[in-house]
Amino acid sequence: AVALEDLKFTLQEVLDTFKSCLSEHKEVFLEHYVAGWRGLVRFMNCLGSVFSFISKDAVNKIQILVNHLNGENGAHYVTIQSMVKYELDSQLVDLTKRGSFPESGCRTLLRLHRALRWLELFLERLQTSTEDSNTSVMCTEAYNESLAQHHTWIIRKAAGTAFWALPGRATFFDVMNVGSPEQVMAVLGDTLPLISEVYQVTEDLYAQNNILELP
Ligand code: 1Q0
Repeated sequence: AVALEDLKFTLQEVLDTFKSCLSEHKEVFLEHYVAGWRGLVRFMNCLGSVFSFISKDAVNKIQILVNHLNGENGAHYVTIQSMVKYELDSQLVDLTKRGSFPESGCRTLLRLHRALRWLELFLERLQTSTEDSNTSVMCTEAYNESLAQHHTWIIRKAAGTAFWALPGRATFFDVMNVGSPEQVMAVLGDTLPLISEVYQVTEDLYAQNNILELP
């Protein structure tokens, strides 16, 4: 039997996964990056079924990356840096329009990378929020400043609608399962800089390789 504890999400765990993403040379380990997203998806699933269209897409993208990792060229996918180099050198990426490589690691990870910016902005807001702050508003603002710019009108509409179903701040904190609101704040304070760093390292890498707009 599966212990209830195993099913429970703890924010701490997920955030720890992001901590282990960065090597000392500031490379990002794909395995841990993907594990971080898995945890976030589990969290999202605790929030209700209105989010399932979002989690389906996230799970799909996570799976594409895992398949690369476990595939015969897996050794090239150990870090995001090696993945980018390998796929670009071997011309495995559609650079200007969708074509032969709809599941390239580069374009797939870029979608999650953009979502990580949303997470960063959302957690920043959560960290500076007060008891009467509205999670739907925080989520919408973070989305409009980040992911929304990459989404079609239909997706923006659907996302916007789902955000109104977000639970309030107190429930949110409960589901995170790390203790009192003060403890949640402490965990956020520890982890936000790490998420920001992973985001920035990836952003710089993609910028240097001119692949921030992959179709
Ligand atoms: C809790 C609420 C979660 C809100 C998540 C915001 C993201 C909204 C995204 C809505 C669109 C999803 C539907 C599909 C979109 C795709 O078209 C798009 C582009 O891909 P493609 O292949 O068509 O070019 N896909 C994406 O942009 C990827 C979206 C991935 C979203 C992953 C969200 C994972 C969320 C985790 C919830 C974390 C809650 C954190 C709370 C604090 C705990 C640490």
